[in-house]
Amino acid sequence: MTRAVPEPPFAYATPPTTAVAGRLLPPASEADAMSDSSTVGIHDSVTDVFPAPVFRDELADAAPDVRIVSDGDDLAPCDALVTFRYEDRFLSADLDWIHSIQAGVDRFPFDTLRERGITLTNSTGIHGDVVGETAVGLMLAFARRLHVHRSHQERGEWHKPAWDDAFPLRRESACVVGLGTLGRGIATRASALGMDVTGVKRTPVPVDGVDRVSPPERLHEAVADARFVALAVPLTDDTEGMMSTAEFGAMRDDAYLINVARGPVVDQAALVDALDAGELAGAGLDVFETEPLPAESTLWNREEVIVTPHAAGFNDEYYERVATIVRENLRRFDAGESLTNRVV
Ligand code: NDP
Ligand code: 7N6
Repeated sequence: MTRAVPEPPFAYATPPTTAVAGRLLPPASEADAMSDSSTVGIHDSVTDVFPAPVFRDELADAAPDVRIVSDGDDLAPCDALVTFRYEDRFLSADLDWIHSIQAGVDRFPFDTLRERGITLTNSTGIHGDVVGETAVGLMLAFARRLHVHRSHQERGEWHKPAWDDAFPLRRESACVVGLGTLGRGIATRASALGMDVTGVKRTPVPVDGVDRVSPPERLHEAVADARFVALAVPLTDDTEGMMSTAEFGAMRDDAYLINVARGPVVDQAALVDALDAGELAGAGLDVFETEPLPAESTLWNREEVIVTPHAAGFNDEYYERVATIVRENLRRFDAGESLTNRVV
């Protein structure tokens, strides 16, 4: 079945950012490096998210040569590479352009890519609806106790909740830290359920559906009243460990942390300590300091922690959404225009 995938700017969320890290877009002369005879490689690591052959077929009309490249394959014929994983060998493969099928490109060495003249683009702009649904789904699970009922079901047990365990989301508040594609996707859905939504971003401009936007310097104040704190920032030097002992201390004791950003944004040991001390009610975690989450982690076996396997963005349209960005950027390269979603 072929679905109609909107052309950028995406209808799923906010338009993709064009300079994620504040970098300049390329002059037209740089963009001439690729042409309509470009060879596009699809690194088979994309298979972690969708089948590489399905993606190749989706892109087949966008360039004359679209090929899957596997671990042993030479990258030399490729002008551009679409990938999930980062590998050091990409740096010496004479690539003009790498496209990450993730929004988060924290694994890529920005400075070295810049030195080598390799453009990096990402996939921000495509996850607002699905990650928004997952984050708000986690809030609903905690409020309606769905995770507890499912655990009882697995044991064939019939237990009603205590009279005051479950609560309606309508009267609750959420603070969304990071108000880009993901954050707005979370905020609009939380707001639609009647929640009071506040948020945090470095440039605290008004955001639709968000009652109050604070800068990161006021993070403690921003999270203090929220029943749910949802993290949706990129992993950077500034955001690494931004939620730690002091921040958990600033949160309500009956608050839940939702992390759909990156594991290291949270100091995981401090989170476990805060849960043990009853300083937080629970956590819904899609991302972790180490992935997969190690079997010995104490996060696996806590009733008030819901673990999802970095799956918040998964959906059966993922390959089409990425293909729409890549196709648009191939067109821009050919036309000598600036690329969308450019990071380096
Ligand atoms: P965007 O670039 O659209 O949004 C990032 C937001 O974070 C912006 O609002 C930005 O606003 C804000 N921000 C950046 N730095 C800070 C800071 N130091 N303090 C507070 N706010 C900050 O990215 P996306 O929403 O597409 O993705 C965000 C991240 O989520 C990705 O980088 C990735 O790591 C993760 N992700 C996880 C997924 C999953 O499957 N779990 C799926 C997709 C993304 P401002 O510039 O004003 O600060
Ligand atoms: C695969 C994860 C991102 O940064 O990590 C997410 O985009 C995507 C669905």
